[in-house]
Amino acid sequence: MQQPASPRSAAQALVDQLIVNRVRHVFCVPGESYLAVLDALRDRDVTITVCRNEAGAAMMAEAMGKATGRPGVCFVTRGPGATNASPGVHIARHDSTPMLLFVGQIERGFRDRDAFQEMDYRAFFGSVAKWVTEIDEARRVPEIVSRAFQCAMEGRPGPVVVSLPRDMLAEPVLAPDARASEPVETFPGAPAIAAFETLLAAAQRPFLILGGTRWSEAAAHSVQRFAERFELPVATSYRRGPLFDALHPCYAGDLGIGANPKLIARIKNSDLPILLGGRLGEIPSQGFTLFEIPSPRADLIHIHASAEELGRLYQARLAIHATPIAFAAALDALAPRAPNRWSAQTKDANEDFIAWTEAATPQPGPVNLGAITVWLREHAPPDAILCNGAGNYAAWIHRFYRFRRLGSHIAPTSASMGYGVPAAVAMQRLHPGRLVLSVNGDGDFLMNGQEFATAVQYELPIIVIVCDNASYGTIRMHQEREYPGRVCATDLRNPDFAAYARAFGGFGARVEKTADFPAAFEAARAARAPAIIHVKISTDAITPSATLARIKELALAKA
Ligand SMILES: Cc1ncc(C[n+]2csc(CCOP(=O)(O)OP(=O)(O)O)c2C)c(N)n1
Repeated sequence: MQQPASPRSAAQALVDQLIVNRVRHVFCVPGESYLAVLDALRDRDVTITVCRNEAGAAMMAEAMGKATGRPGVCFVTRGPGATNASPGVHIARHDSTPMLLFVGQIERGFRDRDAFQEMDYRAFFGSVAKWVTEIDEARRVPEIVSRAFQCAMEGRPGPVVVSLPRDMLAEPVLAPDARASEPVETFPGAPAIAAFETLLAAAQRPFLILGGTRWSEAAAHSVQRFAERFELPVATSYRRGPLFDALHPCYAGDLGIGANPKLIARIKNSDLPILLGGRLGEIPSQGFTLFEIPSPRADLIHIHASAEELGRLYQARLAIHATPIAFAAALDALAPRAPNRWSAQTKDANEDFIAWTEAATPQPGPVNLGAITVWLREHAPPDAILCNGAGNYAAWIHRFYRFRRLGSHIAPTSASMGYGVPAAVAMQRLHPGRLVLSVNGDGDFLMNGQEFATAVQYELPIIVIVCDNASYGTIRMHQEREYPGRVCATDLRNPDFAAYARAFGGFGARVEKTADFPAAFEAARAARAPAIIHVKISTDAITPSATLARIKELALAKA
């Protein structure tokens, strides 16, 4: 790399290194601790999204990392800015998302004096981030920033936190830019592929489960063609639905909360489950019940981008250290040597999926969230991006929506509330021409609903659906199961969310009957402005398959 002819500030070197790494978006809440970076970002080819809370900014960066596979970038100030950003870092860790959080830091000479907003970031983020570091010497900015990119993307991706002492950022440096960081694609060796083929040729009931990160469109297509050639049933892991086209005849459903019992039974009964890319944590493994830990009875094949994840929970019959991108490329060369003896099972698995998801189940009250989700899946274009956070309202998305394209569902596998609005803002920034939906619970929405102001500021026509059941419904459901009739701290008295939207300068509509949803949605689209559709649902409509009253009744009968 060329030595710059004249010195630049460390902050400028940092921004240059972001640009070398193809960063086009940064999300931030400003702070006096990193003014030099804000100044260096001015007039550069980087789009800044200034947010209302660091939690929103960090979730936006995480969503960007999820959607692009390159680190999403967030800048926050020291102390309270950094602690506010921590939910995004936690999501990135659990969801294996590459992300960089840059934190303005106190001056180096003030350390350990309890200086204004001073914090030890290594201690605070140490158990969550993949790497936490502080840049003490301005000349090391290119080295450390490029290493941060590398670390965030490598193996199992995750968040990296880089603390930037304020005085360091202003220092002049002559150090040249480092090259762009690229994650290593780990390819399966010939013996691993041969063993894979042998196991598959001998199997009676193979089942392919897709999950994790480090995918590409090409990889998803290769896997789809492989599934077609071998007529394999395919499931996706929790919130990884877009890894496989839900309308494909090999699709068998998703392994999330409220998964199809028939799907769970089929996977439990498989003699050759093939886990490609995922880790099968607590949620997709149905509370660690899908396979025995540490030694599954079935011949599990586990393919993962990180050697550390192989053998960590499950001792696979065959463990293959490879990224999904590299493994999918190797699958292109495989073809069945004999007719697939499980093709009828694949057809049955697909029929089970269709039967489970085809028609909305009846619900108490005038609004049926299932029917609304079915309407959305039929009217939203296949490249629409659906973002959500956590809450029982998401059960209808998982059950009835059909994801068809990579990146079309952006939601936290860590089930962090408050994600749906920030994620939608980030996705509309990334894809201005695509329809971006944000589906939220009432509790969920108000955790980061303030970022609706960010959508208004940048004129992003996201459509936010708030499913208002006047309750932290998920927790109420657990209460009724474990402490029937003893409701505590789960009721909510909500604002008028449509009026909230209008107060922020957006479009607002209220839906009190299922039949009113299509018109409200079309009006929101026609408004070409950030919109909120306030959907009133019955508190009793708690899951697609059982009402709250029924859950309570069963719990009381058991007690
Ligand atoms: C940040 C965060 N806080 C708390 C929780 C625990 N939690 C999970 S779901 C839930 C209630 C969600 O309520 P709401 O958004 O209204 O959706 P509903 O379940 O009623 O559909 C809570 C409090 C969480 N997952 N994330």
